[in-house]
Amino acid sequence: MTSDKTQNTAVIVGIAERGSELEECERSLDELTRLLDTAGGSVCARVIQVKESFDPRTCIGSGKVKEVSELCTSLSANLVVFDFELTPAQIRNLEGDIGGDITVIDRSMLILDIFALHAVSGEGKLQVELAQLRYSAPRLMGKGKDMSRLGGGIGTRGPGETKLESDRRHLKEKVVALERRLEEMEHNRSVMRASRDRSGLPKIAIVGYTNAGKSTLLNALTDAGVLSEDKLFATLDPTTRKLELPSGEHVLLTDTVGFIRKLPHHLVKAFKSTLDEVVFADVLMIVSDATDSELSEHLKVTEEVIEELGASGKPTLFVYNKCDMLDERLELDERDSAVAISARTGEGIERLVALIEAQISKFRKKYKLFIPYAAQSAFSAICNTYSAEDIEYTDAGVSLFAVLDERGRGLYGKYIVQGI
Ligand SMILES: Nc1nc2c(ncn2[C@@H]2O[C@H](COP(=O)(O)OP(=O)(O)OP(=O)(O)O)[C@@H](O)[C@H]2O)c(=O)[nH]1
Ligand SMILES: [Mg+2]
Repeated sequence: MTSDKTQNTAVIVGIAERGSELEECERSLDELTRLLDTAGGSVCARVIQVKESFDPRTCIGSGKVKEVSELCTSLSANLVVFDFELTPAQIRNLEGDIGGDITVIDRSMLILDIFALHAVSGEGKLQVELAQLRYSAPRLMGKGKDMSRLGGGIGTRGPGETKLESDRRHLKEKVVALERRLEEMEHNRSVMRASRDRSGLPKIAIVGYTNAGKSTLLNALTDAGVLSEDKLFATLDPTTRKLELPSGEHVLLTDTVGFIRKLPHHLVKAFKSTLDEVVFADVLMIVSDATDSELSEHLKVTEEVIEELGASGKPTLFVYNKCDMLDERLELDERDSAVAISARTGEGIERLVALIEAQISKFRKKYKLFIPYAAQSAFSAICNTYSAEDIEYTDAGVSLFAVLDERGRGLYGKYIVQGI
């Protein structure tokens, strides 16, 4: 199918404001190449514009537009992907200036396209569709351009594919309807979360840069059977599994969608309900690919997104993965709750589990409680949720020992006689 092949051949364009940013721009374009590969496309040429001033009409100068246009013709490309966000008007201007049957998309549209390919759950699909309607659709409309013309190629796929043929007003109505359905789903998710909360089990969110090995780690720890792939954004829907610690205690581990640099705010917001798993976690486990030359940049991006979500300041474990691929031992600061592991070979997993246990024990403590008979329901609730021992019935009420977490302390703090 030659037409499909042509459809997926792209010229990619990066921008560096100053010469000193060239290296970073190249690395970002390397990543864009991987993103395109994940979406089923290939890169035939890359163009970098180094510029001092910004041209709001096309972002890049007319000379560069001509260069891109010529490359598209000579290399039979029909897709141009810009490594930065473009407005609908800029896309129209660029498509007009480049000419031919070229489709221009930006990095966010490409990421959304991959999300569309990888979304599994109803909620995930809905979130992608909504994000596409809000972001990609206005950029693909105008000049008679619609999704059908693009033939379902990169930047155009997704649950909303056929709907994107509608006009703006129709689009708006669709957005409102989707928002409502998503609200219902978010409500269901919060009910589910509340029921998990009632279990009183500590929640750990596995977060980190895309392809760091988060899903592989969840599988290694819990036999979760989550898809792990050498692809960017293999995981879109969060999966939660229970892990039994050597002490017999349980924790809930949730695998989440990976982060990436230049992840626009609106994309983070679009996946709010799945990312809430991070917001409501008790502990964060930041997984990094220790073999990646951009390890520190990836960590920085991860921490930035966590902050953007309002989830910073939580107890955090730093997990350096894929150390089976390292020639040398990783120098880690032990005080930082950091551990080098290989989710593939199992190396270091024991130490990671010990770190999880140590972290959990910090906010789980044994207390002596006294509950008057009048508060009988609190007594039953504690017995159901927390292991109670040394129960003694006295004239006025029940005295007992129980290991309480933060939530338990909040609920039953008034019955605490002493902490141990
Ligand atoms: N050598 C080696 N490869 C690993 C290790 N852990 C994961 N991988 C590989 O890294 C790739 C990405 O792993 P995933 O578990 O899918 O990564 P992820 O962080 O869940 O990625 P996204 O869901 O896409 O954000 C896969 O090809 C894994 O087989 C490891 O410890 N060593
Ligand atoms: Mg994953």
